Amino acid sequence: PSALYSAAVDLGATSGRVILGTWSRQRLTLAEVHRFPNTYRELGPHAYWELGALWHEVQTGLRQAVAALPRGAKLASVGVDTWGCDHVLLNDAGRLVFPPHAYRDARTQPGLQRLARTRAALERVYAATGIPNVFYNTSLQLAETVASCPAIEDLATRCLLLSDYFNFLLSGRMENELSNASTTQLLDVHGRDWSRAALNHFRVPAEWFKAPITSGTKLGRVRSLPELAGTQVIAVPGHDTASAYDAMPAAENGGDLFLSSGTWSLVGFENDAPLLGADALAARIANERTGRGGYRPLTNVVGLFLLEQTMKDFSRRPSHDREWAALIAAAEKLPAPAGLLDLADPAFAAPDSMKRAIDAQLKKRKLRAPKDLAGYTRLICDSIGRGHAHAAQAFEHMIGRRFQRILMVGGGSRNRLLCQATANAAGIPVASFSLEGSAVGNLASQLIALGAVKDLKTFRRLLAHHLEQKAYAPRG
Ligand code: LFR
Repeated sequence: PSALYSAAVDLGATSGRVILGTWSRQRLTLAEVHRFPNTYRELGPHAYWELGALWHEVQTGLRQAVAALPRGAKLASVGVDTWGCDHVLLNDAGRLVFPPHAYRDARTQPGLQRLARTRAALERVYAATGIPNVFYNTSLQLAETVASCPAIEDLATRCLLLSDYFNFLLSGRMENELSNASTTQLLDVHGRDWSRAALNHFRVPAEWFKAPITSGTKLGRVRSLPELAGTQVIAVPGHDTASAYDAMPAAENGGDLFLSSGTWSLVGFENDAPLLGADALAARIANERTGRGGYRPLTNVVGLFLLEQTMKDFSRRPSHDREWAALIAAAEKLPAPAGLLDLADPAFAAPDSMKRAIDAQLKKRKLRAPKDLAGYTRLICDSIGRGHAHAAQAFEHMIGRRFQRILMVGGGSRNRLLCQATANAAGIPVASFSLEGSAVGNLASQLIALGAVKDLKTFRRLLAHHLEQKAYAPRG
């Protein structure tokens, strides 16, 4: 009777999962009940998500979560987090009125370059939203949608981020949640509402958005799945990165830098105020928000997408833990690469072949391409490690203090080579936790909303108690 059961739906751009969380004796245990690959599909020159397929997997996972409950137990709640920026346009009846594009669609390139060239506009948008000019921004996507399909202004009445949309499919309520709203480059960096200046700049109709809700808001009971009839839908930090940051077993002295390492490497920390101005803009700092409204300035470094994609060019890619360990061990034994990759290369955004994109950059810089997959693994991990270090140094420079530790969660936290490369390049010890960060943060918000845990500080303290950590001291 004392155990509480909640489900986390955590959707990433390359894979999704449904995790059943059990809260008992002040301790959270996780059971992954469903995991599935996710990918966008190309239709002509554009890239789209298959939301029907994703929704099917979400439903399958939630049924599995219910099936995994002990006899007589009930699923108290469910929460959804997804990758940021991508969204749907709906009418009042909840019908999709525009196909859901994937953020790697090249359609934002002209808008991206236009804004990059107009210094005054770039500074104005950054001062208003605290979000730098990046190809995946919702702002650029919506600007392109409105420009290429002007009739959309008559058809669409609402814009929901994908986490909001899955909340709607589950509960029937259309809300915009704060953390994911902050990824759009359309939210006011100083308040909790949408930025008129940014909406006007991108010509996005203000009516498409409602004042954002904060995490912990109860959206009502699940309406769409009879098996979950009594289950509450709770708004969690809808942005996967915000949920992952909530799961950081951070020290209360603020000395920890956070690194959520997956497809992207999100390097950042929590702060009372946003970091703005010329230095912040130059360092491409995104002042995204926590589900409660706080700031989590971060830099988005190209992450393990580089390695995931490069592996597609090799027919023999590791399929289980032992093969992974062998690949990492082989990569570790190699001499340090003569030069590292420039991660800002736009050719890495969505190449047909990542290996060819890497080789082309190396060739341009008169560097030799690695011989085999181990060589690429070494080059990529060392390069990402240096990217992490650069981000850390930019933050330290701006806030005028050193970080004591780098806390690392996500898929990359199990990659020894990447953890060590990060510690070495940053000169800061890394503490890695093999933790499904986003799912854990998602569950934390639900437990707090249900009254089982007092607040996030308490949750983090209880979590840190049971977590296994691996420490990497800087070397070399
Ligand atoms: C990570 C993430 C990043 C965001 C990128 C695109 O999954 O949410 O935070 O910048 O995906 O949305």
